[in-house]
Amino acid sequence: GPLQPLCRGAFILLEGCDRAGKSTQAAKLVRKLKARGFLVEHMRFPDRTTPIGNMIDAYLKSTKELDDHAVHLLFSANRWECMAKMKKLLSSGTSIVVERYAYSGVTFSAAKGLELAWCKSPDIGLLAPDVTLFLDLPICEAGKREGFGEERYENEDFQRNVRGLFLDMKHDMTVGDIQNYARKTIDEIHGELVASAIETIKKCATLPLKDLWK
Ligand code: Z5A
Repeated sequence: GPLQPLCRGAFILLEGCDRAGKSTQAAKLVRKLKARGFLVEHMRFPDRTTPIGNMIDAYLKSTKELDDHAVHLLFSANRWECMAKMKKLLSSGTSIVVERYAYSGVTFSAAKGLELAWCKSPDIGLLAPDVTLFLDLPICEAGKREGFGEERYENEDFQRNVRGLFLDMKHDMTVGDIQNYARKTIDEIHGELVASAIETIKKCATLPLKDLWK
């Protein structure tokens, strides 16, 4: 019969501040997409399972001190080391739902005072997400949620800075109408994310993969 055009998977990114609900939503989204018959995998950054990820984990748990520039480059390297796997999944037709990526990389380091352009440069040329769903949450709300305050960066002043930088970068993210996502109930947000994800999967099926910030 006629050759079927090969449909690639979509790179769906969930970004947002601490406690905004990325893990909760990513898990629910992956489950729902699978139930609807889509091929999908769940990934998160930092990927703490690799040797580079182990160093990042020790840094986040404050058992290890590292220069701000050095740790920034480790976070970026941790994404680069996953590129081959991500490209392989996408080109074989599997979508990926990813928690955090270069936007977290840039905002967290810039919030420490590193120059924005310098922060972006090591991530230039990574695979670009097909959609970035930004879960926004006011910091005072995040502080009320479970688990806040256990790792490095988990203090309100720092998180307020990070949120400001995220909001500055929103024009750069391919987002839909995501205002106040994280203020809605888990199920309301879930419904919106499922709709966005399916729309993205359909839209990107025959489009080429793109490079970030190029
Ligand atoms: N970092 C960096 O510096 N550079 C980089 O390049 C990258 C990351 C990639 C670790 O990240 C740190 O690394 C992070 C950024 C920095 N530092 N900080 N802060 P991480 O992703 O491993 O962080 P995490 O601590 O595992 O995730 P998180 O951001 O803290 O949480 P979340 O995934 O967004 O939220 P959640 O676990 O799904 O939900 C939190 C709680 O809220 C939980 O009890 C839920 O049941 C509840 N929840 C969720 N949604 C709702 C709604 N809608 N209503 C009410 N309650 C809710």
